[in-house]
Amino acid sequence: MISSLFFILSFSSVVQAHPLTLNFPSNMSAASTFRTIILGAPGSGKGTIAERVCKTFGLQHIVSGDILRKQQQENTELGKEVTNYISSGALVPDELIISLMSKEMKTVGPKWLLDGFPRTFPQAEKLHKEVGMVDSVINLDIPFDVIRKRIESRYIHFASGRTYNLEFNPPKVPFKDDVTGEPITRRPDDEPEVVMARLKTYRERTEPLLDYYRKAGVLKEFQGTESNVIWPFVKEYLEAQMNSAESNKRDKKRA
Ligand code: G5P
Ligand code: MG
Repeated sequence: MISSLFFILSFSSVVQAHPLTLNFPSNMSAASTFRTIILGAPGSGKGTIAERVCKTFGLQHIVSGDILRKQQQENTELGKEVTNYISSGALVPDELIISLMSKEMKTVGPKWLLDGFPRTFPQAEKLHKEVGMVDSVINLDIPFDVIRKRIESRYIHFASGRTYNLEFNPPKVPFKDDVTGEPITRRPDDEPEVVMARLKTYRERTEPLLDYYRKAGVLKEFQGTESNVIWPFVKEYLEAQMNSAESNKRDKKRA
């Protein structure tokens, strides 16, 4: 049974905290709370954009895929259990991902970004039952043929989740992680036939969530083919969102 504090807790080893003041844009005040989700197909650049968001705005980056891969790497029972799902391009069962994340959680700060979760209606409903509706949901809408090409040259450092791309952001030393110098490798689920299955799963199970968030009035969509082009628009949007969240809070205090 998941405690009612489920989502107020954090994900110990996979939450990447960033100093709250780091790179904060000068024209905005730091919102004291901000909760956001990044959605998008596999390979759409969620991790790439999320990393920039978290660094710029001081959010904690919570990555469901990294949580699962860590379990696999440590060869835990749960890690073994999820391997078949991940390697076939399916989603792991809702109950399993919720229980797995609950084990990884500690207290999370008031400002965070969820990357890869929720991915189904039951996951979204569970999340919002616990924390209420989030402040914003960013969706990356990238053509599937662009995604398939990107994923062909993706390499990752499994232990940290650091992601490279031989063309877009290559490591400083070929096939070595920039921080540890350890080898970087391909994700087993990045093989072309698994990528096709993941894209199909996304269409069927996760894309319908867009309507859910659209109706809730929190969805902001970004279309394009290059993360470097999309990023300034995401940044501008979040600055405005955080400023308005903060001034709403000030107005409430004054009233
Ligand atoms: P993950 O780990 O959440 P996906 O499938 O959602 O995996 P993925 O593959 O991590 O998403 P991304 O984060 O959207 O992709 O994209 P990215 O890594 O930033 O970018 C992809 C590549 O393109 C990188 O090499 C990057 O450098 C490069 N790139 C970025 N921008 C550009 C650009 O502009 N140009 C170029 N040329 N390259 C660029 O989930 C994995 C599995 O875990 C399970 C499922 O089985 C899932 O399949 N899972 C869950 N199951 C159930 N419920 C959940 N909530 C689950 N979460 C995970
Ligand atoms: Mg990712």
